Amino acid sequence: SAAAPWWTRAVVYQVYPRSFADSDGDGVGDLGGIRAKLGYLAELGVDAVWLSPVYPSPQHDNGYDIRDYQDIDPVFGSLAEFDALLAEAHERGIKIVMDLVVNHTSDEHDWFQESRSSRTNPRRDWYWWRPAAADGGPPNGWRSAFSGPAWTLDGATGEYYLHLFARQQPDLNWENAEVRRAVYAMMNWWLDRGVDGFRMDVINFIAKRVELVDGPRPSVDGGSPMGPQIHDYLQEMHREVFAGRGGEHLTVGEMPGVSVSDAVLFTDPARAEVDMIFQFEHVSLDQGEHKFHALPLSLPALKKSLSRWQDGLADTGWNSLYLNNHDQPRLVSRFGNDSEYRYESATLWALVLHLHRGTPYIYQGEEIGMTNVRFDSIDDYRDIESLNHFREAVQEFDRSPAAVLAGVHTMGRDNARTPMQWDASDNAGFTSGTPWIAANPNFPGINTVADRAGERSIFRFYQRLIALRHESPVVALGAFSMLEPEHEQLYAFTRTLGDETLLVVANASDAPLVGPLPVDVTGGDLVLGNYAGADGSGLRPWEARLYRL
Ligand code: TEU
Repeated sequence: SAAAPWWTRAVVYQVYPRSFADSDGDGVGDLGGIRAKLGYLAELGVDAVWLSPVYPSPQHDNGYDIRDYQDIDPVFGSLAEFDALLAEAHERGIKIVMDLVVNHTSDEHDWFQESRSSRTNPRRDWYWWRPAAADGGPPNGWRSAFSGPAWTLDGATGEYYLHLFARQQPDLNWENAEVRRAVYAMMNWWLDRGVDGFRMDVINFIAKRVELVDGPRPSVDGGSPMGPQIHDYLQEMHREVFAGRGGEHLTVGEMPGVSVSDAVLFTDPARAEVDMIFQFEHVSLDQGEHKFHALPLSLPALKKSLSRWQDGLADTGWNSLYLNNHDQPRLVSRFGNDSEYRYESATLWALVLHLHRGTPYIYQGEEIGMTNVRFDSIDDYRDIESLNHFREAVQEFDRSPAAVLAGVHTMGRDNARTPMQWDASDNAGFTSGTPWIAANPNFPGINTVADRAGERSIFRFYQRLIALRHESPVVALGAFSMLEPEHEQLYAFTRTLGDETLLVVANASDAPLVGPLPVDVTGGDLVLGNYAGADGSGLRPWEARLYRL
């Protein structure tokens, strides 16, 4: 087949700039901080960095509410500094992928200011405006992902506008070709500047099922807002932005709620839509009626979900691989044992994930086993999603503050947003000022210096995995086959390319896996393992091994 694209053997590192490194002491991470850490990222060996948004924003949703798409927010730096970061990253062979947030803008964006100014403004139809329902309430029953209705009444013109997220994040109307043209022009401006691609925020929501928007009040969940025209929009975007630029840019679409069969259509190269997507099935298995309602996770259910996506995109399309990001709790706390077996379980999930077929994404701090945080008070939290949920649950549904706080502890997004833990100095070496959110109190023992001082370094384990993907085509392209899907402890699978077969065996539990392994490893060469030496037949708690058979 044609030479596989670079991103099939690449590893992408997600930087959440606000919490990564602060170079000017204002307590918020910035571009200067990222520039200072490029050596660290180069040492890890990653091929690309995805930056969460650094554009001008009132920061209601930490930059996912954009006021100006073609500038840098002063809190992060300037366009000149961005150009310097881009050049320095490229010198080190690291690509820079920007976050494209075009399902919605900030309510302070000029486009929305014009749109809301009058019913006859030329930009009125750039957003979703609707008259009140007969009872004066919102046009339909859609709910915001950040609690409350997805409609807000705007006094200036007496109509409601749609916002799937915060009321400060009005949804753009992609039915309007002028909106699409303006977005494509902005995207071309960034590609002309030299950026290497985009992570596209909730990009499947840009196509709304218009009949749902104008229909009767649907059931509370309203079903996915995604309409079929999404494929037309993404193919048009590809034609207007990426075609003719040499095909080297990375596009990854964040798509809550899509299925494997949707993903085949989105990532089939022949359809020229996106290269890969972030799907949410495996990070929803342990959530009940809402994300803060944590349920026990079944390993067989996780294995079934991930192997369904491996099988579904085996012949056409491509998977992204992630277990955490800036919206999810820390993987070692959610999927591992972040106390007695932090090193073992962090490295087990790293090996398991990176040996799947797809492009792995490392979220800042995952490479040193950073854990969830448990602040004593809701006042220590910053995330609009958690704060709105807490207020609604306690004030409107009369839930006990302690019970609601427990849900924020387990599933809240701030678990991923406490400052990156560089060293044991004040504020984990993140800032010389007061951090915008407190550092996790466990930073003295969990930081990039402490991790690499020890024999058992999670960082060095990730380095080995990244190098393996760069060296071995079987890691990037080998066919995936799950073994023992029903086993409650064992996560085992093979990867095969030509006459080369790799085998992963992992004991994803606190209990030893005794007795002969249900898969035959005799004759296999141990390529990588997270315990020193092998002791006989079974697997120790959270022990993971990679064999070449
Ligand atoms: O998140 C999309 C999304 O679905 C979020 O609701 C996320 O899945 C949820 O918080 C997980 O519990 C994207 C961005 O990643 C997120 O940071 C933004 O807040 C959101 O879109 C709006 O831009």
